[in-house]
Amino acid sequence: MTELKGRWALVTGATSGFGMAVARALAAQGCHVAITGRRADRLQALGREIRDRHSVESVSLTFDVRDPTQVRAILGGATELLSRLDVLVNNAGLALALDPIQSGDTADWDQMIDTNVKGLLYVTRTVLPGMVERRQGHVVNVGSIAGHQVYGGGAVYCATKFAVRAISDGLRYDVLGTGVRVSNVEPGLAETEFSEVRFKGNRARAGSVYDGMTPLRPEDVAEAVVWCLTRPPHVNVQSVMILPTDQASAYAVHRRKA
Ligand code: NDP
Ligand code: 8X3
Repeated sequence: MTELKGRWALVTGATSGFGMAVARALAAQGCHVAITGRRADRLQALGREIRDRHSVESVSLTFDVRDPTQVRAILGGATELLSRLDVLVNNAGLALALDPIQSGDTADWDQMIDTNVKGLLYVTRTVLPGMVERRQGHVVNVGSIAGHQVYGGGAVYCATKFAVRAISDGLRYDVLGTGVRVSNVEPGLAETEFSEVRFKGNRARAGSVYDGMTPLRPEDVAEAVVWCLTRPPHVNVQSVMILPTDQASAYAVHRRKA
């Protein structure tokens, strides 16, 4: 078993959903957490809660993962933190719209690719050298069932999650022999702010995604992340796909009639 107590973890996208649940779950294990996102007020509130409830340290870093200058200055500038990090959870991400390519909005595509793929890479590039140097660390990337199965209107989002899977697989080759572990946690339908973001604030449409079925809770995904992180050092969980019982694939969801 790998102990998380007293270690330091960085969780991107901790202002909501999975990232917030992962930060709380890590803190509950006695792990110190650095939490990131663009919404500073939420980071501050979560940091306070974590410190008060779990007596661990917490650092908030507010930056946009899409902006390499911000990542370099704010995360790269946190040298003391970088020298201690044992865990990186690359979770920040989003889907925008469900449009076919022929009518898709290129700004949506840019934002998904820049956040889910390039942002993940920028953060990893900043954190990983220290882990490799210390010959210890664990990178958990949040992929998706959308990294295995493509659905209509989701081509670009799914492409970003296929990319996350490819990056996790490639990274495992790159760090082979260094002791650094890489896991891809791949959830199915989960109720967070994800659908509200995807449908740009349309709560009714967002809610209908989960009509008649029981989605995953953020805590279910956080437990999977903690499980990967706490395996013994010689065990690398390459991937965990975690779906609701009401979901068999990206295409098959059981919905109870109202
Ligand atoms: P939420 O919308 O609840 O959370 C997304 C998080 O990402 C927020 O904390 C947000 O912070 C952060 N984020 C988004 N864009 C940026 C950015 N440019 N810079 C920094 N942070 C950013 O969604 P989830 O918790 O559901 O999503 C987390 C991850 O899980 C994503 O990668 C998503 O693709 C993936 N996923 C989600 C599933 C689901 O059904 N919910 C299923 C499978 C995977 P802020 O806005 O403050 O910047
Ligand atoms: C999010 C799950 O099915 O909406 O990655 O693509 S899905």
